[in-house]
Amino acid sequence: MKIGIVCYPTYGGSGVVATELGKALALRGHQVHFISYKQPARLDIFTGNTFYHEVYVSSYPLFEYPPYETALSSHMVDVVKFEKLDLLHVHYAIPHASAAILAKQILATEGIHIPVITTLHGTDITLVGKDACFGPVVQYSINQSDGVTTVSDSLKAETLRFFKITKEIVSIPNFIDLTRFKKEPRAHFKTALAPNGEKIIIHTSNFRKVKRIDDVVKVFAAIRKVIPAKLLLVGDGPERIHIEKLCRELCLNDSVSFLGKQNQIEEILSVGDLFLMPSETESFGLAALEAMACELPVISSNAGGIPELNIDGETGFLCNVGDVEMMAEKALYLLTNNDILAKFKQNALNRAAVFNIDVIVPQYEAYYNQVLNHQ
Ligand code: GMT
Repeated sequence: MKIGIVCYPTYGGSGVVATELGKALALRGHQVHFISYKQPARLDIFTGNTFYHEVYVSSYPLFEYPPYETALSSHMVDVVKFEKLDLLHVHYAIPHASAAILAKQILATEGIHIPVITTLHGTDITLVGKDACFGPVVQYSINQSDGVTTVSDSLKAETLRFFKITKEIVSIPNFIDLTRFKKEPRAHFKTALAPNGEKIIIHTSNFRKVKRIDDVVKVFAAIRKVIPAKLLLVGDGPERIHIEKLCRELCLNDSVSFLGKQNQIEEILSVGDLFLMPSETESFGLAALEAMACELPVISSNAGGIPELNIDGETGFLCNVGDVEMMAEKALYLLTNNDILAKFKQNALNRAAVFNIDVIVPQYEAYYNQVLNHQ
């Protein structure tokens, strides 16, 4: 198949899933054309089957807001036509789905039929999509897509609850490459971070409000009152300055490290004992899956699709959003019982295996075939 994948190029979430999917499809013999405004961060391999098409937006004094969506549609038209694509798979509804629908309509005027599959990732529905300034376009482009997937059952339910959807939605969960994400011995690194054998707690995110990093710090502060521990905060974003301030106020500077954006996240996860994800909403929680693959139990909120991944009392614990006290209690229960912690680490790895890339990518392939056969 010749597949066009449209995604955000950035670290985190939808861009990572889209890029890893494209890479896996290329390794399975498909020809994959990535279309984005910058080379996707995870597009780090070269195969004869992967291609990257950069979208340029011309500047003009009239454009206070550069019309990216228009440029993206035009670029999709061009790539579909000249690379003879079989389908377009767009990740994150805004603005990728509507841009793809416009491209599809333009191509139809030239007698070219291109099926469009839209994968909804989370905030494109739960936060941004519900905003009245995007909602009607999101709903229209979902309904005009030839296929629609969500990354969890929870996100599917939320989409159906909020929008008038006439299309069937198929839920295909996120996935993990267990050959890359696995616990590796990193004794030197661990000793450098926790010289006195402190337990290491990790949080990775894009530092947006929805991640509730204040709660991460408050849970950690409660843990530190009982046992020696270190907190690694990986990633960057708008909340970082506020979180740094909070750490200073709580006198946690010596035990919290801000590591910024990291490419080799699995190296860091390898030295951890516990992962925290107290998000306000989370359609799936890919960061938690990456942590589980590296044998970290997860203390998380019970928001959105997280319970489809993190099993309460088995791979970690689920707590109500904002229940910092309960999160700290559950964290301490694990961190002060080495045998139980070891069991949960093993359970986390076993659970991650359910989402192995080799299991999930064929589900996308089967779905592509289903959509193509219905044209
Ligand atoms: O985590 C984010 O806010 C980024 C966002 C994205 O689309 O880039 O992530 C969403 O998609 C991920 C991949 O499907 C999911 O694992 C995340 O749970 C989801 N984030 C939210 O729902 C907040």
